[in-house]
Amino acid sequence: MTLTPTPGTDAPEPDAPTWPAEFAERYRAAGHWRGETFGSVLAERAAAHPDRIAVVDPAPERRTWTYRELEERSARLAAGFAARGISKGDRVVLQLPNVGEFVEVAFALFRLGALPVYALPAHRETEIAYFCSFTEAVAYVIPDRHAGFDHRDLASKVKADTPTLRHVFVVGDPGEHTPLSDVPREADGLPEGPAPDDLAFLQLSGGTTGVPKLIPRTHDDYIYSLRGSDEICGVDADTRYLVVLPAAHNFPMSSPGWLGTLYAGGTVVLCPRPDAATAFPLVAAERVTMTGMVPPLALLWTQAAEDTEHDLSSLRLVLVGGAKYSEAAARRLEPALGCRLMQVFGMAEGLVNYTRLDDDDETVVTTQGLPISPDDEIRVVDDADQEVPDGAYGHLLTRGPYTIRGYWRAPEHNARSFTSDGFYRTGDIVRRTPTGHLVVEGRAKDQINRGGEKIAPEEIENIILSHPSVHDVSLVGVADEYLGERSLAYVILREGAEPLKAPAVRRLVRERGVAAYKVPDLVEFVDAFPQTGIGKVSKKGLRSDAAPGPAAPLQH
Ligand code: AMP
Ligand code: DBH
Repeated sequence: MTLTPTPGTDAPEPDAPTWPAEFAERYRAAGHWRGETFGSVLAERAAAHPDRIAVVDPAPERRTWTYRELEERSARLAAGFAARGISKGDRVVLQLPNVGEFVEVAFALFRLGALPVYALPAHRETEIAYFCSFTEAVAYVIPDRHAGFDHRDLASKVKADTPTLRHVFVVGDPGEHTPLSDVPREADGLPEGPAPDDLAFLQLSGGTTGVPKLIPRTHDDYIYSLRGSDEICGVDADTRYLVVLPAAHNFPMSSPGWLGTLYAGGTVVLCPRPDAATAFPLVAAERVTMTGMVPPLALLWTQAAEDTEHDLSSLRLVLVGGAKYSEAAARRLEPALGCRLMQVFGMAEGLVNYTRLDDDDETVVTTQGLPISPDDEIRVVDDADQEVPDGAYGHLLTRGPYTIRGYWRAPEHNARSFTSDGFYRTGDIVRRTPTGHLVVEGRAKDQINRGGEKIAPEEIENIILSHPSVHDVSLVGVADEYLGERSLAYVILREGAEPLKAPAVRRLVRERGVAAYKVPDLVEFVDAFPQTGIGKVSKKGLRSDAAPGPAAPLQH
C-alpha cells in the first residue's frame, strides 16, 4: 500500500489515506487483521477440501466448480492476464451479472493484485466511461448482452475515448472484442501476489456528489469483515448462499455474501434474476440455506411465498438491508418464508451492523442491529459533532478495523466526509437503544435511496440542467410504499423557453446513458423551489411538499 508521505519529501500523494500505524498495530494485535489475502484464502480452502462445491451457476445450463477447480481456473486466468500485461495495482472495470465468470475473474485479479472496480450491470455509458477514465483502467470485462442491452457497443465507445483501456474481455460472443475464453490459461508465470495490507478492489459508493466516489478496500480489512459476518450469521461449510442481488454490490458480496460463504468453505449459488419465479425453484433445487435482499424484494418474496408450490424449507436465514425495512413488513417475513430474519445496515465504506440470531423478535423487527466488531467505534452526534445521549437522534460517525479512512483519489471529499480524527461521516441519522442496537431514523446526506439503489441527486440534476429550456432543477426523494422512496425532479423552466414535457426530461436522462434506476420516476414543473433562511434550495422542504403516489416497479 502507498505509505503516507513524510512532510518535506517529494513522495507522491497517496491514492487514499490509510489507517495510522498505531491503529493498524492494534487491529493486528487483536487478531482482526491476520495477514491473509483472497488468493491465500482460496488456495488454503482448495487444499483443505478440494472436491467441495464452491460455485453453482445454474443458467443457462447448470455448471458447478469445486474449490480446486475455482482455484485452478482463477490462478491460470491470473497468469493469462499477466501474460496480457495486466499487473499488480492495475485497475480492471468488472461488469458482469451473476455468472460463474464473475467469481473466477475476481479471484484472478485478487491473485494478481490487480484491482477490480465493481460496476453494476445496470451502469451505462456515463458511469462506465467515468470509472474507466478516473481509475485509468487497463481492462473492462463484460457480458455480450444482458437484460436486453448490448454491452459490446458500449465498450467500443468507451474504449475509443479511454487511452489507458487496452483490453475488453467478453463473456460470450465477443463481437469486435476479445473473448474471455481466449485469454491463455497459463500453467505458470504467476508473479508474486499482493500483500495483505495492499488494496484488493475499488467498491462504489452510492454517493452524494456529481460523480460516484471509489472505496479502496484492503485484503486484511475486508477479510476481517467476512470472518466477523460469518460468525454472526452462522455461515459454515454447510451454508448454501443464494446471490440474488447483483454480485458486485457490497451487501451480497460481504454481508456475509458470496465471499463470506467461500471464506467458510460453503457453496455459492448464483441467481440470474432476483424475482421469486426465478429464485424459488433454485432455493428448492439447490437446497439454499441463506440469502440477502433489499426491502422491496423481501416484500415480493413474502407475498410470493404465500401460495408457492416450491419447497423453501431449506432456508434458514434471510438478511434484509440496504434501505429501511418497515416494521410491519419485517413482522411478516419469518412466518411467510419459514426462516429467521436478520436485519443488516451496512455501507460499502465499511461499518456493517446486524441483528443477532439470538436477539428477541422485537429487536429483530425494530432495529438495524449492532456493529460486527468490538473495535467498531460508533459516535452519534449533533450538528456540532457533540455526542448525544442514547435514545436521541444524531449523525452516525464511525471508525474501525474495516471502515476506510478516505476515498480513492478524492482529497477534497475526504476533508468533508471524514473527521480530523478519522471517523467516517455516514450521513445517516440514527438513534442507539440501551442495548447498543442502532435504529436508522433518516438521512442528512443528499441521497435518494430507491429500494436500496442509491441516487446522488447532483449527478442527475447536472444532466437535466444541460437542457437549454431548463433554468433550474432539484431531484428529491418522495415516500413510496413499495420502494421506500422514489425520485421526483422539480424543474423550473427558463422564461420564454421551448416548453418541455415530463417524458422528455426522463428521456434526456435515459439517453445520457445512466443506470435506469436513476431516471426520475416523476417530473413536476414549478415556478420556484421553497427557500431556506439563507436562500438555498431546501430539499427538505421539497420532500415534505411532495405527496406519495402509487408504487413504481422495482428495477434491478
Ligand atoms: P452505500 O454507501 O452505497 O454502500 O450505501 C450505504 C447506505 O445505505 C447507508 O449509509 C444507509 O444510508 C443505507 N442503508 C443500508 N442499509 C440500511 C438499512 N438496513 N436501513 C436503512 N438504511 C440502510
Ligand atoms: O446498502 C449497503 O451498501 C449495504 C447494505 C447491507 C451494504 O454495503 C452491506 C450490507 O454490506
